Amino acid sequence: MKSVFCTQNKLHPLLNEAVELIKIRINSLSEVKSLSLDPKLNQIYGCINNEDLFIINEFYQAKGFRKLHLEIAKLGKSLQILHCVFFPDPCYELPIFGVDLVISSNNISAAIVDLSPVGKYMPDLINSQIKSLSSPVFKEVRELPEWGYIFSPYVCFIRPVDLREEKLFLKLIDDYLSILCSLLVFVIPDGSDSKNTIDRFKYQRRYCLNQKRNDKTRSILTKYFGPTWAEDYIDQILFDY
Ligand code: BLA
Repeated sequence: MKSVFCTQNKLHPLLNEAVELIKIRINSLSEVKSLSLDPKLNQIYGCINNEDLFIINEFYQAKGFRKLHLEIAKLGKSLQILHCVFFPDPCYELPIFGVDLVISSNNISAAIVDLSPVGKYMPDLINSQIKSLSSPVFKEVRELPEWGYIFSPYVCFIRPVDLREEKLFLKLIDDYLSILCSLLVFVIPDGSDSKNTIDRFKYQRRYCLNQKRNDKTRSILTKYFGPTWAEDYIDQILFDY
């Protein structure tokens, strides 16, 4: 699998390490293949007020997933973002994996990771696996926004205070991905018009609609790319359903 992330060495080490471990997990999935979206979206460059901007996107499909999206954005001198979502194929009973890392002026301002439910409850198997993790304690836990009810009770939303916490957060990303991969081994897909599939689709849509309410994402993209571009990007690339 060829990668377009070649500018990594200019990024914050936490972003590089997160990209590396997520890519190892993507490569381990069955039937993984690149998803061909508009090639213009793979590398987006700009320059505003002498500030360099880039967004690098990778999209894949794999057994059990309709879309795997890994994105790195460097917006201006000070802002670096890693955004990653594994959107399941609704025929499969799999949670949505999501991670967002926001680095501002070399400080990590937000680190969030979750396996989000696609039904009223998380399946028992996932609950028991997450509970069996040695759940790290972070010093600065952040409050979720109002739309954050889409996340599971196991969502981790923090501001890491030191290198130790950064490593613990990376381990949590990997642990959540490891649980997700282990589910794939024995999940049996439902038919595309079965009630379970339709219900899971509705929860995925609800996840996307609420993620679109994140005005912090919208205002950053609007600042650099304008309102129409930002809206289209959020709708069609970040949280399409
Ligand atoms: C917060 N997201 C943010 C913030 C910025 C972005 C600037 C504010 C950081 C802070 O409060 O410290 C920006 N995030 C982006 C941009 C992209 C992005 C520009 O992904 C993409 C180009 N957001 C997600 C996913 C999750 C998520 C997958 O995309 C969760 C799994 C969560 N981001 C999330 C949450 C906040 C956030 C919950 C805090 C929002 C708030 O406090 O209101």
